[in-house]
Amino acid sequence: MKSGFVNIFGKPNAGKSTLLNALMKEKLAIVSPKVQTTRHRIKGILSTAAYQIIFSDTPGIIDPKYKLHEKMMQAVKSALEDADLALLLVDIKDEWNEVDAIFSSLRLRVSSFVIINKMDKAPKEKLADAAAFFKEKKYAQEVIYISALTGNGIKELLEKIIGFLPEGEPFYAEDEISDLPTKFFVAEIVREKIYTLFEDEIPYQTTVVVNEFKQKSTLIKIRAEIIVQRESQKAIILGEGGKMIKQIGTSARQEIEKFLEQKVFLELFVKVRPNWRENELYLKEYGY
Ligand SMILES: Nc1nc2c(ncn2[C@@H]2O[C@H](COP(=O)(O)OP(=O)(O)OP(=O)(O)O)[C@@H](O)[C@H]2O)c(=O)[nH]1
Ligand SMILES: [Mg+2]
Repeated sequence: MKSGFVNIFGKPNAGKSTLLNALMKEKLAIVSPKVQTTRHRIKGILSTAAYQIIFSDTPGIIDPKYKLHEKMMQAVKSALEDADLALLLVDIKDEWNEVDAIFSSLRLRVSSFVIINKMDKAPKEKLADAAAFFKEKKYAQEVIYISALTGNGIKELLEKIIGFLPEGEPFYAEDEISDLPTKFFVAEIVREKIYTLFEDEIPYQTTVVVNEFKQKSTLIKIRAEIIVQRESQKAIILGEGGKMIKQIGTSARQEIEKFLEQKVFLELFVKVRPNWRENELYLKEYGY
C-alpha cells in the first residue's frame, strides 16, 4: 500500500482547482476565470486498493493586503508543512521568472514536480522553452505538461505521482473524498456563482455561509447568507427587483442538487458586515 499528501501550489488562476477536480474526477473545488477564487485548503482523497493520495488544492500565492489574505496564505503554509510531494503549477502564459521567484521563496523541503498547465493554449515551441527553463531549477524533480481543462496529460501525471508515493497505510476511510463538511461545499458553490455573475470587486467583498441544512422528507432545505461589506454592495447582489439574487439562487441550486444528488430548496439572504475581511471574529465565524 502507498499513501501520501500531494499538495498543489501556484499563482492565482494557474488552474490549481481545475487540476484537483481533474485528478479526483469530481468537482470538489470551485473554479472561475477570476484570480483568488480559492480561499481554503481543500483536500481531495483518492483511494484505491493500491494507494491513497490526499491531494490539497490551495489558494493562489499572493502578497497579503488584508486579514482574509493572511488567512489564505496560512492555508498555503499548512499545505507546505505536510506535503510528501509538491505540484508546482505554472500557467504557460505567466511570466516564468516571476513564477520561479515564488517557487523559490517557498523553500520546499520535499520533492516537487513543475507542471506546466494550459498546454492547449500554447504552441509546442513555447512549451519546450518553458520546460527547458524550469528543468534547470533546483526544486524541479520533473517537468510535466498538462491541460487540466481538457484532461490532457492527467493520466500520465497520476502515474508519475503514484510512482513517487511513499509506502504507507491510508490516513482516511476509503469512502471519504474530503475532510470538509457538506455545508462548506454548498457555500462554495454559491460563492462560485457570485464570481461568475459579478464583475470587478464584488466577489472579493463577499463570502457565503450556510446556516441551515435540514434533511426533509423529499428534499434538503438550505439557508445561506451572502455577506458583503457595504449597503451598496448588498443592492448590487440583490439586483433590480431581486433579479441578480434570483440568478445566483437558480444556478447555485442546480449545481448543489447535482453535488448532493437530491432535490434542494435554497434560500439566500444578504447581510452587511462592515469590514468583515479585516475582522478576526467574523473571519472565524465564516470559516477562515
Ligand atoms: N485553456 C485552459 N484554461 C484552463 C486550464 N486549467 C484551468 N483553466 C482556466 O483557468 C481559470 C482559473 O482556473 P482555476 O482552477 O480556478 O485556477 P486556480 O489556480 O485554482 O485559481 P485561484 O483559486 O484563484 O488561485 C479558469 O477559467 C479555468 O477554466 C487549462 O488547462 N486550459
Ligand atoms: Mg482555485
